[in-house]
Amino acid sequence: MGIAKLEDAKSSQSLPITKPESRLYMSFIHVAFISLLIGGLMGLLQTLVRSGKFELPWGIDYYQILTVHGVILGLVLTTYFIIGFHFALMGKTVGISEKQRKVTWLAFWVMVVGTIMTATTILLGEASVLYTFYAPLRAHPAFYIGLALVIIGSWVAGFVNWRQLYVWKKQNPGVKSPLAAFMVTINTLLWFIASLGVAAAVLIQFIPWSLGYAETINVLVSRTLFWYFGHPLVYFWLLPAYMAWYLVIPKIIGGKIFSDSLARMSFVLFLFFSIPVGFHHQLTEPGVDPTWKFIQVVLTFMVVIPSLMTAFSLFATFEITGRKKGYGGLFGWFKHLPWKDVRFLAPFIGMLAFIPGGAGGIINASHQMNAVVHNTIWVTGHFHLTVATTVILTFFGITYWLVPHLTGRKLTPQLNKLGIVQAIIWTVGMTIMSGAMHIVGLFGAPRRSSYSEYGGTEQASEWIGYQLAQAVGGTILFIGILLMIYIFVKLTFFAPKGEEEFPIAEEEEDAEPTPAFFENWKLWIAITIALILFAYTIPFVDIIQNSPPGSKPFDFPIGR
Ligand code: HAS
Repeated sequence: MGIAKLEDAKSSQSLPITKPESRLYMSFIHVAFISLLIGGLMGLLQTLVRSGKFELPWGIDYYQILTVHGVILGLVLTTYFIIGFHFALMGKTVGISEKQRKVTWLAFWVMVVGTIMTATTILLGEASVLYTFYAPLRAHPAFYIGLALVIIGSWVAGFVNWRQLYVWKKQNPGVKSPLAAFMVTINTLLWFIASLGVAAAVLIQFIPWSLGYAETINVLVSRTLFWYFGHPLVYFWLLPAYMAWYLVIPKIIGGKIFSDSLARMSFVLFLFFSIPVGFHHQLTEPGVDPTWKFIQVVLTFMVVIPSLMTAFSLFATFEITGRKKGYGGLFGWFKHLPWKDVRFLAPFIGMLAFIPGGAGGIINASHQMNAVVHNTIWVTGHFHLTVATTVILTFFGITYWLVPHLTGRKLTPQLNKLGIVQAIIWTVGMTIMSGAMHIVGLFGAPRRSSYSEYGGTEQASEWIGYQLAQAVGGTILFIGILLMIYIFVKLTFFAPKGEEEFPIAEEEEDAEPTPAFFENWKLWIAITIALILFAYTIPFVDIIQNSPPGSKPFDFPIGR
């Protein structure tokens, strides 16, 4: 393949999206927004309970609402929104056949059945095991079977995406795949390879154990398989936001994509380095050889590089666009960004939040500093900046144009204004809540703990101000959620009919052509597998060979 250059594929980048397609993509997005409402309410309740000023009514358990919150926002909202967005990008750039659409509906319904099974067990109080479902906490078998169905459904959706690109490439030999389709393919590959780990844990360990076929479970193996999946999971959330930053934001600000090759390279690096790093979630766990922890910490620092490349590329896009429009001075380009356009503002705040969010991640990954923050509410602060601000505000930014595009309506100036208010409310609420979490986490306040467990302690009285601040932040955020749901309903059913643009930018005219080796999927997959085998084979064999006896289950509901 060498460094041959590929022909451009601009002409294929803007296919019309038909009504049946829109219905399909919107179905995924509907589930995402229903999840936002339910999950957000649970978040509000959590912060109120942790403030010590509120008790849950009707004997509802804190860990039950915590599980609903984590599963429904971390796993359901994200996965459905991302799959809907992936399909919209693929439909727009490479197209979808009727058969592919039908298979995608099948994927959707398999996921929905799985989601309902899992949700039912949690709501019945039979699965208060949190979104990480660490053994030896044991849930009802239907919880795990439901999760397995969600994963299988998502795989089918990913296979359809691969097929879409494959068919397009057959029809367009020698032409560079559209950047959007390339990015979606990387993210679905990342998801597939990563979720093999959690699927193995669920199918081989959790389901037989929860059905009573196995008496004990190997806890460290299950946690290792979970985190093999759990860290790339966060990049599965992040990469669709990056798709919007690379593809959509330049168009909205009236610019071009800074470099197609750089964008592709950063996505390829995410595929390589997001998986072989799961041990950085297990740095305090005995039973994992410190040498391998160190190696995975080094690999974690490698996965920071594509984010820094992205930051560089975004600055370049902003500055070049501003200067081309004639805005001089050191910061002229900055002042003239479209601040009043919510399609830009919401994702931009997401970018800003990722500066402290990413710095926090680097602190977490630094082995010794991890000892200070691990299992404290600092970590909760970290992921509310990353996934609940950077990613979610970008998803909201996408919603403002994607939903009206699919429903044949318009983002009116009033809705745009409401969106700006929403983004500001979110920023204020999250700054207060996540800021308080970071600070009190450094004082040692634990994460995932009900007030009833630490409320009477001496330290708790030192934390109380910060816990109250979290409740204030959480309440503001919930108002933000209600506003977002209102905007979503308006854009879906009531906004005036019209046409809303599907903004995908083109590359700079004088950009270097993209080298052909980017289409060498076998090479990317081979390197990914080699890195995973390198980082996991020896420590995993070691974990299995030196395992202590398996653990007996710890069932819910339990008397706390
Ligand atoms: Fe993390 C724990 C390390 C990123 C999510 N993380 C979590 C958990 C979640 C999560 C959910 O090493 C908790 C899991 C649990 O329940 O236990 N994280 C990292 C590192 C990164 C990182 C090194 N995390 C994320 C992202 C997430 C996420 C992204 C969700 C989407 N994380 C950890 C570690 C733990 C952890 C440990 C375990 C802690 C423990 O002990 O339990 C890196 O990927 C971060 C790199 C990012 C950057 C920032 C680049 C900035 C950009 C914005 C540019 C801005 C612009 C704006 C252009 C280096 C791209 C322009 C501005 C102008 C002014 C014009």
